[in-house]
Amino acid sequence: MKNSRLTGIFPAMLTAFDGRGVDTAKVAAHAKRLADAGVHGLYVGGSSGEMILMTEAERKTLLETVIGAVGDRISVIAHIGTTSTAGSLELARHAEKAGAHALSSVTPLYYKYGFREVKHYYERLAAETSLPVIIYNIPALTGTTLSTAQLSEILSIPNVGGMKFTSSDFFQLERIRAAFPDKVFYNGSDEMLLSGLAAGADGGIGSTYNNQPKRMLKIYNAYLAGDMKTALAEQAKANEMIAALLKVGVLPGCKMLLKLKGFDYGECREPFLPLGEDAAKELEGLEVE
Ligand code: MN9
Repeated sequence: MKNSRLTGIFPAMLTAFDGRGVDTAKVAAHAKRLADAGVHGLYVGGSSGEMILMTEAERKTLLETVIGAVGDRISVIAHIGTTSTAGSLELARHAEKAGAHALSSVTPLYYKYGFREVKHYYERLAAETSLPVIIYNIPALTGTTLSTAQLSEILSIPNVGGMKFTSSDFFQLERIRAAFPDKVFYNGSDEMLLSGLAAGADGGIGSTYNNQPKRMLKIYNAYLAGDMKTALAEQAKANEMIAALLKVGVLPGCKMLLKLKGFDYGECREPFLPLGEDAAKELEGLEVE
């Protein structure tokens, strides 16, 4: 049976930082704003959360803050992938204790690992937790491209509950969806949410959902209702914003846009740099919903 708590629209939450570490007050406020907008859950500590620029202690604080803010109101998927298996297992144990509803991890980072190693990594994670483990497949950033047969092998591990699919190979998504009807699949490219849903995704996880949660919910709900005219129109509106964010840089752009619309969520960590006036011009006219 598919886990209904894990379907729907999940912003890949941005992390707010202050001079010392995680700005817990801002993170809690943003988590509540997103829950109030009606999203089904939050994906915490992933690429959009700048996890790669955070210490493991900060990542624990971040997750505890989000769960503290939204409680059991909406679902929380904790991204626990690090550069080492030991580090990921440590964050996995912490996330389960902290009350996350599911865990997720990117494929092992930096070195070019072979499939044997990638599969073993997920076996270790799945054995460490009783929570569903969601594979985060993002070949453009990890450099690891897995075939349909290889992804299917990992999805056959009993505790592996599904996959976040950030790729435009919708043939692959459709084939895997069909082979694993009880697992959950998320579209990962916001600009193609509707295409992912059409290929069988159960929802989406994305960075630009931080800025337009209601619009992404409209796409999802219109699709479920069979109202393709509305779904297409809302995706087109969403893409106005996504195209502008891609132009200036997605993560610094999402933060700048939050600020322009009245919610100062701070800046990204270096090596990201704050954006200038040109970026503000690209973003200020955008309609936020
Ligand atoms: O997978 C996100 N991808 C990255 C999720 O973080 C690299 C997306 O939400 C993109 O940021 C978004 C813009 O291309 O679709």
